[in-house]
Amino acid sequence: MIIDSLDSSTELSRRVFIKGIGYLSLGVIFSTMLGGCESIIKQIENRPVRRRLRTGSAEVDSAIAIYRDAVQRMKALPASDPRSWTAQAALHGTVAGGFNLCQHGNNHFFSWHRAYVFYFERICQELTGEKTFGLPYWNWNQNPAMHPAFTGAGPLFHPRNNTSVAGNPAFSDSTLNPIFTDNNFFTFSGQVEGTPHNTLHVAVGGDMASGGSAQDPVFWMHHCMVDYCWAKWNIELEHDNTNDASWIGTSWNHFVDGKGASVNVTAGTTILMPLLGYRYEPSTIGRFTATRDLRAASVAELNKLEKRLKEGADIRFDVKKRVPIARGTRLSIARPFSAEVQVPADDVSALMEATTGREERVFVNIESAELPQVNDFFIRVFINLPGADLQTPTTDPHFAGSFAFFGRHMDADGTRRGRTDFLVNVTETLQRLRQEGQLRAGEPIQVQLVAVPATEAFISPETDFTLKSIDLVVTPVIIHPK
Ligand SMILES: [Cu+2]
Repeated sequence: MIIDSLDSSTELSRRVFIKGIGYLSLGVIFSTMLGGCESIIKQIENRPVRRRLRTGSAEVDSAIAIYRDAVQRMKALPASDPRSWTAQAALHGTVAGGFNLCQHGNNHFFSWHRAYVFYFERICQELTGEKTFGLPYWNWNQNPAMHPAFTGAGPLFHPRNNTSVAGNPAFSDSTLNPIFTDNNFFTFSGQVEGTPHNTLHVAVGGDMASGGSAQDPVFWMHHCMVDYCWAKWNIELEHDNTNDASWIGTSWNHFVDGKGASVNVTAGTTILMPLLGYRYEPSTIGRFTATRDLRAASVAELNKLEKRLKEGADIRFDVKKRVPIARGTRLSIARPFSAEVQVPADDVSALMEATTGREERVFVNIESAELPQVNDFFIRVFINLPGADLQTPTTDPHFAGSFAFFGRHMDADGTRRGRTDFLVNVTETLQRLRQEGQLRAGEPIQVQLVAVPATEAFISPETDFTLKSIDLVVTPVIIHPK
C-alpha cells in the first residue's frame, strides 16, 4: 500500500507492489523511480508528465525539443544497439517485412503498446539526460491537425499522405462518446483499436499505414494518445480492467531499458505504469472533459486507486444474442455493399428492448476472413439506407460508425497480426431510427458498408476481400462488476 510505505524504507515501498501474480517485476521496473529518500507522494509528483501536444505551451515546446533531440540521438546509434531508432521501430515491424512483435487484434493491444511506449520513453530519458521527460500525446479528438513540429523540415518530419484528420468521423465526439461509455474492457479495447487507432494509421498513410509505422516519429505521439485513452477510461472514468490471471500474467522479454538491458514485463505491470511510471496531463476526449490531475490526489485516494487497478474485475465479452446478417460475402471497395436480414419478431423485440432499457448494447460485428492487400480506406457502416454511398454524409441519421484495417493477416509462423473483427456500436442509431419510424418490428434490418478512400482516390479500386460474417450482437452492460 502506498500509505504504508510513506515513512518506511525503499525496500518496503518496493515490496508493496510485488504481491500477486503479474506484479513481480514492478520493483525492478520502478526501482529508479522509487529509489532515494523522497516520499512516495513526492515521487509520484515528480513522475514524467505526458502532455497534450499543442501550440502555445512552453512546457509542451520543451518536451518537443527534448523529443527531437532524443530522435536524433536514437537515429545516430548503430542498428545493432537495441535502443536505436531502427531497432525500436523493428520491434513493431518494418516497411519491407511487415509486422513483427506488436500485438494487434487481440486483448493485449493496450498492454503491449503501453510497455512499448514506456520503454521507448525511458530510452529518450537516458539518451538526453532528461530524467523527467514525458512523451507528449496527439489528442486527435481535440487537435485533429498534426502539430507543426512534425510537418516542417527536421528530424520529426516523415513523408505522409495526410497531416490532419479534421472531419474524419472516427475521431468525432459522436463516435468516441459511446466508446468511452463502454465499461467492458474487451469491447472498449476492440473499438479503440479498430476505429480511432486503425483509422489514424490509415489516414496519415505512408509508413504509418504499414508494419514500419514506428519509423514515423509521430507514431509515438499517436500511441501515447492510445495509451491515454486506456488510462482515461481506467483511471479517470473508473472502469475496470480484466482480472483474468492469464491476461495479467502474459509477459514479454523483448523490450530494453534506457541502458539497453533486456527487461521482462507482464501485462499486469502495465496496469500500474500510469500511476507509478508517468502521469498524464488530463485532457478532453469527446464529452469527457479533463478531470483533476492525479498529482492533486490524497494518499488515501491513491491508495484506493492502486487497490482498484490491481484488483480489476471479472469481465468477459458475453454475447447475449447474435442475429446473423450475412455470411461469406465478397466486398469490393469500389462498390457500396448492402445486406439485409428479415429479423424474426422475437429478435426484433429483443433488439428494441436492448436499446430502450439501456442495459444492453447492440453492435454490428463484422468479421473479415482476411486483411485486404491494400489499406488506404475506411469502412463506414449505415443501417437501413440502401442508397448509402461515398456521397452520403456521416451526419445522416442512418450512419452508425466506421473502422479501418491495420495489420497483416497471418505471419509465416501462423500468428495473426491485425484486427479482423470489428465492433460498431449501433445502439443509438437503432434508437434514432426507431423514433423516426424507420425501424419497425417485422421489417428487415439492413446493414450497408461503404469504403471511403483515405486520399482523393483508391490506390487499387479493384481491391476486394471476403467478409466471414456480419452479425448484430447484443451484449449486457456491466453495471456492478465483481
Ligand atoms: Cu498503432
